[in-house]
Amino acid sequence: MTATPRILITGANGQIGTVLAAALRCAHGPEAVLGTDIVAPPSSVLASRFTLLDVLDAPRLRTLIAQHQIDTVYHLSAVLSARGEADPRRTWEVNVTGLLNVLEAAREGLKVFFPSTIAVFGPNVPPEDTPDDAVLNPSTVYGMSKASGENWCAYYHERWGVDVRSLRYPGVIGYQSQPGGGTTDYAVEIFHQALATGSYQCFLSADQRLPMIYMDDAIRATLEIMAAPAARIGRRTSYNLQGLSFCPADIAVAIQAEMQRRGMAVPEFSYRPDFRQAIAASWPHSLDDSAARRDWGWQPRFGLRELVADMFDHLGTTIPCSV
Ligand code: AKB
Repeated sequence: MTATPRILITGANGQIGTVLAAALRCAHGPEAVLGTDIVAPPSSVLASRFTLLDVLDAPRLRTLIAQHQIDTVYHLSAVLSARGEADPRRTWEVNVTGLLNVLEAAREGLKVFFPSTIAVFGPNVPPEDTPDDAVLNPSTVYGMSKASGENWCAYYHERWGVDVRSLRYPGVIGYQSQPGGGTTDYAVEIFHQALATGSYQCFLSADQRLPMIYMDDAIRATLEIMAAPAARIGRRTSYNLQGLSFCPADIAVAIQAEMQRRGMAVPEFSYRPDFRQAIAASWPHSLDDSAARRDWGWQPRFGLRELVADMFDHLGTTIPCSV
């Protein structure tokens, strides 16, 4: 029997952190998981183990790791692509120095998960089925920080044997939490606005196709890569992770069809691209994630129809224990 891990999550109140924390608590018990973030969580999760932590405060991070006998860190704190452009130096500091603080602490023998992103790619890569090893020419400071972070992960693994594992998340869509500061956020906002107001104005072009993933798949991928035997992790920078690809017009049509099927008023959608369109246009349309499939058995489950139906099945409910 394997021992229960002692887990610390940074950025535990974020879009992915909220759901990952719940999934890890379901898997290992509430006592096994310490959520941390720079701001206090909503009252619904206050009952869980949580403490404030700024990832730039390395001494406090080390104290928490020692106090709670942490052996695994899911380092989710980051400033995302759109928000990151407002303050590039701060974005670099949070995203790179924050990671270095975690990796330094991990030299004592911690296992680490580091989320990377499709934003590590720039406009010079083949946009369809972009390979893992395509050249990294990111267009945002967020992408630059994550590309650098991937290399730091590989460096700490090579030099000090740190067991760090990483996924390049595409845009993540889920009913459980709200995204913040990203370019792919439209794909969650569109559901909430369609339900609340019957319309949504998208900040990307109707035909801007991007790689995306349903939250359930993203969480399962994260748990699967962390559970895989170390010998199966052939990439210590990061793995491409593809769920599905669609453009705003595709998801708009799928939402309209689903709402009509449910006897709801059909929402109206319009498009008014802003600065985030240029960011999105610099990213791939789809990723080649064959290395993840080959090395540790990655297989997405949600296509667009299943994703949209599941969103409408769940919107307004609390986080389930089944991911
Ligand atoms: C963003 O839009 O910045 C993120 C991402 C793709 O990493 N969702």
